[in-house]
Amino acid sequence: MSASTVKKASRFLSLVLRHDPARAGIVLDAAGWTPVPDLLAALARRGMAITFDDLVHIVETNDKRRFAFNPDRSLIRASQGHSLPVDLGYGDRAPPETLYHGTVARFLPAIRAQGLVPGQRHDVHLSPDADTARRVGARRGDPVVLRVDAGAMHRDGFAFRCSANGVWLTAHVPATYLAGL
Ligand code: HQG
Repeated sequence: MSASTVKKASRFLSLVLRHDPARAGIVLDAAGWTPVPDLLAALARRGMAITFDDLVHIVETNDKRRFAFNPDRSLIRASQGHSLPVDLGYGDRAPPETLYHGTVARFLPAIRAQGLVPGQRHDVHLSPDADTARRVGARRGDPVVLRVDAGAMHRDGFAFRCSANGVWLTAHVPATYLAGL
């Protein structure tokens, strides 16, 4: 499998497993899972025929470990980042005292007014370290890294979850818990 096939297939997986399964003619269950054979058939229909072993390679080497199999590898899903209503089943967990969010300067006035809101995705995505947050912000321009007082939020009753690939998720971060604005 060429590097460009891996890249194309990964992008297709992000699209159909997070946002638009109908485009590939696949169906996600309530927890976001789809049968692996269905996904392989959908890839083949789109001119991206890969083997099961290729798919394992993509899942295991994806830069952000975006996708996960169930234990017997009959099902696959995205670990976070959905715009579709799925219940990923991550339980509430106490976050580290500080989490980080990477963004860009043009969003800061709105963030000061509203705090962090999820946009198209289900949750606000927070990073466990500043370097990761910087990379997230850099997707949109010169990155600005905000510090989130996650410990205080949690003590104040805000729920946090952590995805299988280590992204912290929460519904909303009021501006009072943000530093670096
Ligand atoms: C911003 C990628 C205006 C927020 C990344 C962000 C991550 C506001 C954008 C994951 C705002 C939402 C998530 C407010 C937040 N007013 N703008 N009140 N509150 N924003 O893509 O965190 O490649 O939905 O700062 O690496 O950038 O998809 O979230 O810039 O892990 O796997 O609104 O997505 O991973 O953008 O990125 P996104 P994000 P994947």
